[in-house]
Amino acid sequence: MSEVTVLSSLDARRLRADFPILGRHVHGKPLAYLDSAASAQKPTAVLDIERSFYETSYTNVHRGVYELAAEATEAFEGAREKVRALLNAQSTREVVFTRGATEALNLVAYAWGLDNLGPGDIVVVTELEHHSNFVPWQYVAQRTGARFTVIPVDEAAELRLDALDEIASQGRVKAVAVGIVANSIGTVNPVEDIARWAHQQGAICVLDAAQAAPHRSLDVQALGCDFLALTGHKMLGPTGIGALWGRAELLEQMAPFNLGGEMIRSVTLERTTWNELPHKFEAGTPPIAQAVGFGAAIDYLASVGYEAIGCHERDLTAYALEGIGAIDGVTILGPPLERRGGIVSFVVDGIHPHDVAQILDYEGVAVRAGHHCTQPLMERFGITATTRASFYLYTLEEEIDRLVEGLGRVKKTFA
Ligand code: C6P
Repeated sequence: MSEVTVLSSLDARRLRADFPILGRHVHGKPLAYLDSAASAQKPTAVLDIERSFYETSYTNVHRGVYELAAEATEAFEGAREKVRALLNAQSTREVVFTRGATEALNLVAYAWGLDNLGPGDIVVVTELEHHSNFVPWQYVAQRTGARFTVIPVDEAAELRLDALDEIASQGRVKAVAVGIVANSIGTVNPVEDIARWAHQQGAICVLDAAQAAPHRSLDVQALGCDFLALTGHKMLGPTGIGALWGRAELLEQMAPFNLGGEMIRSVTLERTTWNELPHKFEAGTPPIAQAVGFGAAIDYLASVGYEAIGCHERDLTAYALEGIGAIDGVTILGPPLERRGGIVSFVVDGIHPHDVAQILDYEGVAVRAGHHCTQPLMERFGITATTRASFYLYTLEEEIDRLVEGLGRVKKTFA
């Protein structure tokens, strides 16, 4: 493949030593893990802290008066503080732990949407959205009689902001929910502009940061949004943990989402009152060790540095766009490098993406094939699926070479 110099300010080869799974083989070949957008691999710092937490400090949180309970609660609340600092949120009261981005987005759609939407109101999402930031809004709009609409994309899968005036002319825009980085195609959206527009309409702005938070630093105050959803497993953390950041005054006004233990202040036969933020939204025993692991993942990301991560991924993405783009019969979807995250989605003429991914798997190359939970976007481009390669801080240039070589083999097999 052609000569492109990859200049990285992080040493991915050295970092890989922190990720035990990257040393394994698949079908007799070294694993080339190019599916970090689905879920990231875990460094020993995260694995070790979860194990040592269970071995030394584990019990339920916010309940016991004994030493162990204090230690567990401190570790859990310490993780919340790490999320607060990561997002530059004003207070830990604004950080609600959830099971992931999906639950965070459902929380807002239900707890805010059911009480604030009605006929004549408009809920706006985009054609790029992951189903987690699409279906809850579509459903809650149907439940409340609000209108549900999308910001369309152009041929490069970039948002057509020229459609905003037309959308605003159709009623009262009350909620605008947008992903920062689109998972299936990699588009980086102008979310500050969209947040400003949303507020001009008197709407709330909800950002899905599931594909952004692993790769770039985020400042909720600078972004100007009202809610933001994260998921830990894409950020080197465990599964089953994520967070919703929300502006305190909105969270305070909202009814709870789940009900049960921990989220109450008092319960009588007649009436229940709610706990203070953020506990009002955390019914039941939370994912405690997962939160502690998430905190360790945030520390790990900070130790590498988002700037270095971004720089490394940009170089890899440029390299992949050039290498994959040079293959005859392969079409890459999505925007140019400048407005793209570390994601390259493509279709191979006449070969189903699942077949592409399967043959790549025999070469040890793990990529995702499918609609990536973005069926409306697939429909927009008249396809049902793509093959998607996605990169992270541990990805090597030579793994992209193996992907490109593998695609040559795919074409030969189906010739
Ligand atoms: N995207 C992908 O392969 P959860 O499952 O709750 O951790 O995250 C859901 C989610 C929400 N928003 C975006 C933009 C996402 O990319 C995802 C998860 C994975 O692209 C699995 S479908």
